Amino acid sequence: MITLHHAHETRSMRTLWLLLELGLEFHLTVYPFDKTLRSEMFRLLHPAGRVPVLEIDGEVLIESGAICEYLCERFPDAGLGRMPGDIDRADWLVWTHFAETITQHAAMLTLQYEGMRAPEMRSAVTIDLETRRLAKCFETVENRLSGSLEGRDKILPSGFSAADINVAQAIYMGRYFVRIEPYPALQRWYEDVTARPAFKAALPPADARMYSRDFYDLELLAS
Ligand SMILES: N[C@@H](CCC(=O)N[C@@H](CS)C(=O)NCC(=O)O)C(=O)O
Repeated sequence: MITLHHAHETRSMRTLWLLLELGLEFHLTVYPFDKTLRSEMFRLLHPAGRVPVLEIDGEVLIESGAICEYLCERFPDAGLGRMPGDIDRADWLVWTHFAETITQHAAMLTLQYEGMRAPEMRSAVTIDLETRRLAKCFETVENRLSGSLEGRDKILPSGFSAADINVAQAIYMGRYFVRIEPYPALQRWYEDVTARPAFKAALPPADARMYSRDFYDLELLAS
């Protein structure tokens, strides 16, 4: 039995997309992005109150990157990982985890725009810096995809993998703050991988309850 603890439009969307691509049966528990993540019950799963959390094989796993590695190794036949010895192994690890570098800037910008209710609480310096650092991450993905002579249609030469899932989900979050149009190879690849049925199935339903502004109560965030 596999259970994913998920909140819409967060990093747990990566795990949801991956589980769907793997074609596994699993139970999905969706949490509102609010003080529920600070409840005693949720803290039993994740003491710091974060998503994703994955229950599998009698273990409780946290950290989207670790969960991705675990799932790809546990279900290798789907071909979404690149195992030790594979020529693309190093790049698979690098790009799978580069998603976190992208996401840290999107998370900081979400906090600035959503969390700082009064505009005077916001930091123009932080917003400017984080936006530029996020754009630099988009440029890094653009260079990866346009870097070889003939260009690449996936992150790895050997084809679609969980690295595409992780990076595309990070771009999905980041594109609220930095447009993808100035990055043609990135845009082409992003549109291609997000056309996959599993990505669409990982999107929030139209009537989903999204980020709650209450979540960004600063005392709650720090608790
Ligand atoms: N590095 C962790 C980060 C997990 C994380 O911070 N998730 C966010 C959602 S994108 C969260 O749960 N935030 C709640 C909070 O900050 O309290 C991972 O990749 O799983």
